[in-house]
Amino acid sequence: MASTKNERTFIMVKPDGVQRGVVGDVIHRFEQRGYKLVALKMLQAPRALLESHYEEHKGKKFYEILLAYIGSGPVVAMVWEGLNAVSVGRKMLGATDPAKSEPGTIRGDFGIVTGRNIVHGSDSETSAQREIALWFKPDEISQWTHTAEQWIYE
Ligand code: IDP
Repeated sequence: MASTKNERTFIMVKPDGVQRGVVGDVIHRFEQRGYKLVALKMLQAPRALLESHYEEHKGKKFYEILLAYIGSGPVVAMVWEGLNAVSVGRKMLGATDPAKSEPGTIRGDFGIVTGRNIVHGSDSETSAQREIALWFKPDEISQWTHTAEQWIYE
């Protein structure tokens, strides 16, 4: 699919990120970069939602640990919109293992181990569409015009 300014990604601050007090920092980084926040909510995710979200990992040895971790407290679920939101969002998050994440990335600045890696971000446009539909109803996603758009894009 051609890149568009309407590309959306699903970003979630995990329970450790909420407890560590980095929700504001994660939001700030995406805002500062020029991305547009179009949906946000805090919730304690029910198991069924987490089973759907992490269906690709079902059967792996860390699956139950992962579901217990993400279900252990509230998360902050967000949709961010903008050019290359998925791929740039992943770069901003850093590697899955914070030890392999560059300083300057969210995981590289706030995390140490994979099992407490602070944030989730969609890994492809297909995943993003699937995850956004899982976590948000269509009417929970806002359409609005970024007044700075002409200063963010040529
Ligand atoms: P991603 O979150 O960077 O896309 P995935 O491989 O999709 O990485 O894994 C999903 C999540 O599962 C990771 O973010 C991490 O929280 C957890 N995870 C992945 N591998 C392990 C592991 O080996 N031990 C513990 N948790 C893991």
